[in-house]
Amino acid sequence: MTAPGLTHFLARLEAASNRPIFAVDGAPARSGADLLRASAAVARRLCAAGPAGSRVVVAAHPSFETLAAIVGAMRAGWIAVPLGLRYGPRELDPILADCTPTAVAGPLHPSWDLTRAAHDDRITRVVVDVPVGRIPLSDPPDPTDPSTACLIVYTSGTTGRSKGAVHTMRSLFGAMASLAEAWGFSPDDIVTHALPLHHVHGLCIGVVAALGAGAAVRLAPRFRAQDVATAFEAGATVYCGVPTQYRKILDHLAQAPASARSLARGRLFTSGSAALPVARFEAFEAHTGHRILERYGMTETMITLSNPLEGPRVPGTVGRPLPGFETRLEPAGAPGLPDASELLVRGVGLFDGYFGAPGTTAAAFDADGFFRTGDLVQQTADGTFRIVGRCSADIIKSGGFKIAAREIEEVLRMHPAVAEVAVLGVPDATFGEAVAAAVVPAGGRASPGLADELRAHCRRHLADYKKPRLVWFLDALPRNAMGKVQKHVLRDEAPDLPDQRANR
Ligand code: MCA
Ligand code: AMP
Repeated sequence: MTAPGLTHFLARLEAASNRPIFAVDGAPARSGADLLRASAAVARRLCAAGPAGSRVVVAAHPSFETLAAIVGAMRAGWIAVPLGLRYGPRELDPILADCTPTAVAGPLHPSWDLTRAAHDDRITRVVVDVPVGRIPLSDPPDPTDPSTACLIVYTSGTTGRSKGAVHTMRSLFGAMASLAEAWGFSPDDIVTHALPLHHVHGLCIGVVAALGAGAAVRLAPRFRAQDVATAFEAGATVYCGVPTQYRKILDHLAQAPASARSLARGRLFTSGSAALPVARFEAFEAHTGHRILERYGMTETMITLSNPLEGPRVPGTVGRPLPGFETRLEPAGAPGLPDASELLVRGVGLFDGYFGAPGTTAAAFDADGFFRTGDLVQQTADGTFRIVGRCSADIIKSGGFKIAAREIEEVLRMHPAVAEVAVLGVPDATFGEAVAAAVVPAGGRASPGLADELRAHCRRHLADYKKPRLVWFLDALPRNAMGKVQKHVLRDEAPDLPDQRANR
């Protein structure tokens, strides 16, 4: 068998030529041959539009066209840049300015018309279709060099600017093969999920790892807890989810207990992108008999730690390094977490660097090539890891989305009623963390309705999930002797969220 890479991936598609391997609820299922034909056509169009290494942006609609565009880009030696559908021009413009695309493939992003790039006639529009005829396997010739860059995934950084993590054929396909093997993905599996296709979780695990192992993929165009049970009723075997989705599935099971029988048919339920509360793990097991397999990863590293498929899955932990990865711990001296260390990782899934940012890239690694995750961990005697926090209070994880506090602070500062502001994450029962904004109002007084007005202001300028759930007013922000805002003090003093339930 060939080593994991694009060639191996395409061979898997060829082996599934006549099998429906990719379906989005509500659209016809597509075969391996469909994906080979559509991606080859995209590749030919891209080769005519520019040289290898060019970037093509792809709006991450949950669709076959999105997948065909991304695979087509890889076959052309181009770099695919999937873009989240919730983003508006304020988020898209810097990404487009950063990755300087030569083409846009597939259906356009909902906010495309509002971006500056929409007016750039040097950007070629590439249609995605499924031509009839023979299955093109190496036309154009597929890139085989494992160090070829193939994917840029944008992720939030503490500076507020999104950073483009560049993945290569090796880091993408190598890490996904390691994961698929660890989780026993096989042609007998139907992997289902409702995750967006512009992040590693939904795209790389939920599609690339699955198809690369010969499994079929069934995507839900949007998350609805009741649809998960329906998917398992229809034969799905594996679910990839974030903890917020498990919370919503459990809420659904409370209303419709019979759905638990459908879920019980599954082979494997996995969770990641944020911490899965122990109580949620236990409740899911009580309902379905399944012990959720929790794992840990990052956009920059792919999936590095995982509980085992066989053997004890310990709630509240993320297991041990997957084959191909190694870890290193550095003392972190985090306030309130004296025993925690920063986790550093090295191995097959590590990205090649942040696009166009060698300085930022260099600062992210130690001298031995270990990537600094910024996550605080504890390790038990048997080597199992527990994620206990983050080095920076300027990154918020809400429902599995990474959010830069700085980006929201900048938007709030644009509002004339805001004199000073600090944005932080506060514990939330459903989303893990909720975005909260501590505001010093201009003129010292907050007018009635200002909190709602500030939320609406953020909603106008940013993706919906970034708007603060909590806005509260203070006379001054707590600062240390250096003048830095003390977000840990704000977190301790924050009022309760409007609709906070017991943390489950
Ligand atoms: C939706 N809302 C949210 C979030 N999502 N609020 C805060 N945080 C969120 N994450 C709000 C909307 O703004 C809206 O508010 C209301 O919830 C309903 O929106 P809707 O879209 O219907 O919600 P949903 O479909 O139920 O979305 C919940 C979700 C979504 C499915 C959990 O957040 C999601 O897709 N999360 C996955 C993130 C992910 O894939 N992360 C991977 C990156 P209003 O009604 O007020 O307007 S991490 C990664 O890739 C690494 C490698 C890893 O480890 O996995
Ligand atoms: P992203 O940069 O969006 O890929 O998100 C990666 C971050 O998600 C990691 O740095 C962690 O903070 C968080 N994360 C991923 N999986 C887990 C997990 N199982 N438990 C806790 N945090 C997680």
